[in-house]
Amino acid sequence: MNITDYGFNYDLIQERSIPARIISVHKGRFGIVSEFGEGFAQLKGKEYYFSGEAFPTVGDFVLIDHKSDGDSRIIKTLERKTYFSRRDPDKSRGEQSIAANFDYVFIMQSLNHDFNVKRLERYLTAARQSKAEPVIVLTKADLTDDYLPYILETSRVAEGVRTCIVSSKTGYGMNELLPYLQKGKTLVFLGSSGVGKSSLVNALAGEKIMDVNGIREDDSKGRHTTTHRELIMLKNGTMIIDTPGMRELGMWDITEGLNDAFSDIEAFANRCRFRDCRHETEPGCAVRAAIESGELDEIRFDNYRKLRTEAKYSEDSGDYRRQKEQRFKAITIGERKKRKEVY
Ligand SMILES: Nc1nc2c(ncn2[C@@H]2O[C@H](COP(=O)(O)OP(=O)(O)OP(=O)(O)O)[C@@H](O)[C@H]2O)c(=O)[nH]1
Ligand SMILES: [Mg+2]
Repeated sequence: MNITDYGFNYDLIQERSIPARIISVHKGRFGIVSEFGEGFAQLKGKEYYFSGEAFPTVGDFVLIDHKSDGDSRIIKTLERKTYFSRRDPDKSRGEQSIAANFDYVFIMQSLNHDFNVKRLERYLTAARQSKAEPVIVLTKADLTDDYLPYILETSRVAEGVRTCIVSSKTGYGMNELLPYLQKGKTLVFLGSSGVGKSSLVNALAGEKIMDVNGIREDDSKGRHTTTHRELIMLKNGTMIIDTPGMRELGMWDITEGLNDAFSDIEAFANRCRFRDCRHETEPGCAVRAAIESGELDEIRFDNYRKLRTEAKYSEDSGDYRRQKEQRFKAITIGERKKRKEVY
């Protein structure tokens, strides 16, 4: 087993430590792969609970103190090339890491009632912020006769982003995914529960690696088949991070991705007479003028406004989090131990 096959590409290795990649996350324990093959590891307390190392997530490259007779110890999380997180649905817990060090984000929606262009926009914004390349994958092509309306809707919000239409059931469109299936590259699959993420993993692998709920059919409510995130390697050396479906994608510090996703609106806004124009009733507002002339879609502008408000809210909660962290530094070691137990 060579860790470079898993995409490891760092110069600096600490003495006596072994590089590894996190392939699954469990309660208090991590599945890893290293030159010793697959195994399990736990965090080394000193580094993680007292020295502020970033908690590893699936896809992370870490340095371990290898143990052949039990769980290895994770000493350090190496710098992330790309990273994806969301606001934890349990707001008191702050940020939830989803995946790290991936090359492509497959944003998946199925060609039935799951298709929702606003949700697509939100995923796209977050994907861009991760710094990896987004690809839109519309699944269950066998369930519709006419893709055109979906393609038109998608292209309206995702200019320049490749859209692939596939069916894991019939194999339709699988060739379109070939450019992304390269040795050493990592893909992360994102999308609501039931869109067919795990089914696509199985279809690409040519065997049943992930569990799929066969009886659920189109019902995407409530039941999650995949319950934890996992990185698997296909026979050709491509890695896929399959994730449990997310009902809603909370936003976390997405302003940067937002500007990229709506660069057309930003371009109009730069031409407004006033720099702090709110695009409401101000004179010389280039955004309003673009809406009136039909150059800019009003619905798209409304979505942009809503996302901005949400991003602002997230930034505010980011400030709140930083204040909380400062308070955390001041508390006693005993309490930190408690934190360790809770984690
Ligand atoms: N008709 C059709 N059904 C599909 C296709 N792909 C998946 N399904 C069905 O959709 C349901 C959900 O598939 P999964 O692969 O478990 O979905 P998932 O996105 O992994 O769901 P979670 O793990 O809950 O997030 C199953 O009943 C699959 O058989 C497809 O291409 N066509
Ligand atoms: Mg699944």
